[in-house]
Amino acid sequence: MKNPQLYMERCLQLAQLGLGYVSPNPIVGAVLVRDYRIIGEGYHQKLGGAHAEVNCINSVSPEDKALIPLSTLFVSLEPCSHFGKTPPCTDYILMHGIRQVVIACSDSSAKVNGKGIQILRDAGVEVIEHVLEEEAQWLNRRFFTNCALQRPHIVIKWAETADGFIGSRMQRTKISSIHTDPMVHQWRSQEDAIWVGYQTALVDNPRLNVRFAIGKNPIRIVFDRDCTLPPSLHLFDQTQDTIVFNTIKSTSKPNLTYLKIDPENYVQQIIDNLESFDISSILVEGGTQLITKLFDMNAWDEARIIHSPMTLDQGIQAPQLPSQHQMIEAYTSSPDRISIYKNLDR
Ligand code: AOF
Ligand code: ZN
Repeated sequence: MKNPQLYMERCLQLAQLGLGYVSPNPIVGAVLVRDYRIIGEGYHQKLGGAHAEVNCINSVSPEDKALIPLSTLFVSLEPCSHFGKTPPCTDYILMHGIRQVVIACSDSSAKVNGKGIQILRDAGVEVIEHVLEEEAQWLNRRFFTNCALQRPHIVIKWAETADGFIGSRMQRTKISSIHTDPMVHQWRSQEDAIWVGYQTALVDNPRLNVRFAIGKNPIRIVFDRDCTLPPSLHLFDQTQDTIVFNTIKSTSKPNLTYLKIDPENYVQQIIDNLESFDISSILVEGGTQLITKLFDMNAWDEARIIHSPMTLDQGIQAPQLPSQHQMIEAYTSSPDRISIYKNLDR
């Protein structure tokens, strides 16, 4: 097979379409190729729905059906071998007589972890591994963080001025440009939850929803130790799932859950509690105090910094990115500059 990267690239594009809709499952794309022609495409579209391989095989037109056993299946993740919400993809692949499978990376979750590849090989299927592996692992970073660390994938985001401030004290200050808002709202739609600190909730009164992009709203998270945040804040408007961690009460109203936790190590306790809400990734939108706590605990996976050309002269200092980081991407969202880093110390 010449140029396997080309078809895997398409798998990664397809996988991306599932982002925000399949968590805590990984995003996965698949294509079927015969004689350099793509005869089927699919991706995992919905949690509980068919997997990428099944959608791909089912998409083949009636005229091409006879070509399926003669085709190569490209998948961005090792096919599953277990009964979850759906039956094993390995069964579906074997049932269709496919003889060659190319995968980008293995599925490190306990239930699969190499078994999918082994089952295919044992049945005589040629399995080619590691095609665009790094790219595919990065694409599914949320899933791989969950597998490796048994906690949600934590994305830190802030916007800072050219002189290093993230805002003014006691007053909402917009730092990033309005032209950057759609990108940030898309980021919100891609994670299960969004978390802000007490001061940010109070001073900024953020809505934390997705209104300048298309996508689902994340679950809002805040720590309100003594339940002193004013009920008039957007956070409490019950328009979107919200969890208020606190030390006073556990109650629940539609879209608004109060959960009592111990004040000690509250950041760790919140992280530990997120899994019970099926939260596998979280975007932390400030402020400096909360972000610095997460950095000090080494509880972060990605940092996305929006650099604005504006200056403030005084205000709240931006957080300091820990030294163990690698820049993954840098681009312009005029007039802002965006830099994306990953944590190397995990
Ligand atoms: C695949 N292709 O498209 C996906 C896979 O509960 P289920 O049946 O949806 O299974 C979820 C698990 O299957 C998930 O944790 C991961 O290990 C794997 N995801 N595998 O072959 C896919 N989404
Ligand atoms: Zn599967």
